[in-house]
Amino acid sequence: MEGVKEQYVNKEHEKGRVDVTVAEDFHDLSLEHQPLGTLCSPIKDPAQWSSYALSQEQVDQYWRDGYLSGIRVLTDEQCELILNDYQIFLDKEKVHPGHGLFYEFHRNQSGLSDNVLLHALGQWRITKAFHDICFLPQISVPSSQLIDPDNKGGQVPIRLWHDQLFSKPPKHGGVVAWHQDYSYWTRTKPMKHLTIHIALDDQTPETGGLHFVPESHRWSRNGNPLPITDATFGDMESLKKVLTEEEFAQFKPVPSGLKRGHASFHHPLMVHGSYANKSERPRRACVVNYIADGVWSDTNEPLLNGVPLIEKQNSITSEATEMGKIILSIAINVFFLMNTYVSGSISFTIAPETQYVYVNDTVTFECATNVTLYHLSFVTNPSVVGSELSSGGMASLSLRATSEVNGTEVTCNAPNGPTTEPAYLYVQGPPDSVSSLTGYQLDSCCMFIRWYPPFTLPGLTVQYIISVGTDQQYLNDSITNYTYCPMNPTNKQYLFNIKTTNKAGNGSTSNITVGFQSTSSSVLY
Ligand SMILES: O=C(O)CCC(=O)C(=O)O
Repeated sequence: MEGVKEQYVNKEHEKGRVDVTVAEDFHDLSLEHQPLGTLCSPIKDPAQWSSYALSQEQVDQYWRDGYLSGIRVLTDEQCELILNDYQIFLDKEKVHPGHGLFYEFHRNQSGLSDNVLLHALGQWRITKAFHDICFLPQISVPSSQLIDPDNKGGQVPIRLWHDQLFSKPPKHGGVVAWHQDYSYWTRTKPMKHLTIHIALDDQTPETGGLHFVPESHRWSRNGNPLPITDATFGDMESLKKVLTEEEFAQFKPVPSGLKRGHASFHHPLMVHGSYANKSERPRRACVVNYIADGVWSDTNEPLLNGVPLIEKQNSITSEATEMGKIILSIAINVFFLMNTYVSGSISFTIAPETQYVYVNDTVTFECATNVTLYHLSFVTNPSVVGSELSSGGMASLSLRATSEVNGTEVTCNAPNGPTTEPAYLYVQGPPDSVSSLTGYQLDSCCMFIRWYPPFTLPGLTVQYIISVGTDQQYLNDSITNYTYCPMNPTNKQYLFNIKTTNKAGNGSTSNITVGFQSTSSSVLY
């Protein structure tokens, strides 16, 4: 084929590593983080996404059985488009110019001629139809509801982990041995993964259709998956060797019953597999595997063949590559990027940015985003108890200000998604005393005192209560001096008390004595 420099060689011993050089002018579609319009166009209004959402009953069914089957995701025309591209990969005589972009390509995973299974990873980089499958709201929206055990039914941002092809030719199509997907993915943590298996031909037990073992998503070894018992996928029953008696007794596979254009969604610990295809028909399927945003690399090896290293403990994001930009990326954030494309940018704000309040005031922070699917929540640091309300891309947090929450940072989060800049809460207690209090006799009738106000938070006020003998005067904070003219002036020392006060309570009192003489000479203290 034009532009291809080497013929395809499948080195079985190298785990299906692909040795074809990619044609120089071939565009790697993993650089495109929005649908290309072949199967779907970017959604104009994020509110439309909810029309693809699963019902609560379907979400509950998934968590009860470990899978959900029979969801229509492609029309017949879309299946045809995809199968046109699929055919090129199945043709032994041809090599697609983008073939070298597959992360893995096993023309026959088992290596046995009577048990043929084509298995590949990475077709989303090569053809537009396969690329767009990863962005189909018919699969991405339900996935965002099912992927996170900490947010069942809530819609969390998801990223593409990788995609796969599973194709069984007629008559001698191979088995896929019972396995749990997460056994192959322990290099990524935590386990917030999801598999969507899309049938491109009707699947029956005779054609080697997918089967599930209901409720096996609860089978783990201290939170870890069961071990891989056969990497060639060829030894159908090998997993049974590692099952407990109880698991063995529960091992009752059921067919997924998938029709062409329909998908199943299964849990990363769901035991599944498929028998041989002895029928006269091909059985072709494609698979999308998502991770929840925030899943990180637990290895210092590249996560997939040929992609830049994401160092251990770094989140798997399209930007988390050595190259510093989105290049040969394995990760897309479907929700995030679709919305970016639609509306220019995601707006995500918290208000007010800073609040200055008195002790015991009730304070409310509000945050909002234009991505109405996000279920927002607040994080306070240090942690403060408050009451939160959240719905449709909006949330509010009300809390009672105490002196302990002074300087608290308040951020709003979309779970596993963006976080706002922090807002801050500052709390004013009763004021300090005034400073630099001075006073003197002004003339033969009056005395004068002045002071500097105590520190108080911006926008808050302090009042002064001034008492001289039995006279009392309230002054607001714009005034920092006071002239006192006694009704019956006598020659003596006058004691001025000045107490600070605000909404949080009374502060401390300062005092000064001013000597008074009814002659015009004055004394300054
Ligand atoms: O195609 C098959 O039978 C197996 C597919 C599979 O393992 C999966 O969808 O995760």
